Amino acid sequence: MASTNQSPFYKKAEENFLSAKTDEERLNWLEEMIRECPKHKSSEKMLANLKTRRIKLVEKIERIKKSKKSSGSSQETIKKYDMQVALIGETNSGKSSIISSITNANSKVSENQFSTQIPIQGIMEYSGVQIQIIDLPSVKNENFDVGIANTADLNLLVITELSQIEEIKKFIPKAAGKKLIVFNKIDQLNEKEKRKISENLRSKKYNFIMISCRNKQNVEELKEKIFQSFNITRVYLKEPGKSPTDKPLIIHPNSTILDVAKKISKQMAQNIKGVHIWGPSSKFPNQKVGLSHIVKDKDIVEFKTR
Ligand SMILES: Nc1nc2c(ncn2[C@@H]2O[C@H](COP(=O)(O)OP(=O)(O)OP(=O)(O)O)[C@@H](O)[C@H]2O)c(=O)[nH]1
Ligand SMILES: [Mg+2]
Repeated sequence: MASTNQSPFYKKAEENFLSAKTDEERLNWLEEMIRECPKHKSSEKMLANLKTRRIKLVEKIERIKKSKKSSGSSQETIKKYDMQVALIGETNSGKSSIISSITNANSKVSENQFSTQIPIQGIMEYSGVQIQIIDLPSVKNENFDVGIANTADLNLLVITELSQIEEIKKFIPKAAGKKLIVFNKIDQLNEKEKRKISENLRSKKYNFIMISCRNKQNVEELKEKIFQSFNITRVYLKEPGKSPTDKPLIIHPNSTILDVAKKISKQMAQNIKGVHIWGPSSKFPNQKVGLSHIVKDKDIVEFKTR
């Protein structure tokens, strides 16, 4: 593009245009060039040329946007954690309210329909592990991301009426992970209504929980249920004569006392003199066990070393 007789503003815009890294930036500087291009006879051709380039660039940007959308997933922008949970449901069921209550994320909550337009991610820190929670646009939103629902380890089906379960399932026929029904807004129900719903869900053998984001009822229990669905074993270590640590050691299910010791350190594993346990895997508190004893979630383990 000949720019010898152009204003310094035009030249600056052209420089920026040439060094721009994205098409959006290019479009921005191209528009600046069009504004700065003199509007007299001698530069008519040049102006027309710039405008044609702008039309082509806009078309290109639109084309890329469309193809990104039709690939149907934002997995490229949201990187999957080892433990991923997705919130699935109809508009207004309270998905964004839930992610805002159980994670550090701040997802827009509104009484209007279809407030969430892109997947929002939050991290739930619980018992020393990080679980990724994703708030998805509602199943009937054109931006609903079935890709995330399909690969999540756990899908929370957030409902406010029983009939919504079957409705939601139609949108996620290929979801591979576990499912947990989260019946929200129970602050709006009386005791009899709540009992009826819980009996219904139990009779259908659903894994479910009934909560209220409004008055925080069962929100802690929801966190625990999410955590437990990952089949993680927490072991609280204890030194003789002291109380157990607050932060558990996280290990695989069916681990032995020796696995626990090795996780602490190799050296420690070689110097064990005696082991005592309290909690779910013990027959009685302070039971003496051997190295092949299998621990259970929430056990307390005390090692005596040489
Ligand atoms: N009474 C009551 N209202 C709730 C509760 N949880 C959420 N709400 C309200 O329900 C409305 C919808 O909540 P959202 O969290 O935005 O719902 P959503 O499922 O994210 O909706 P979309 O993003 O449109 O799919 C808001 O007005 C919330 O304040 C609850 O436990 N009880
Ligand atoms: Mg929402």
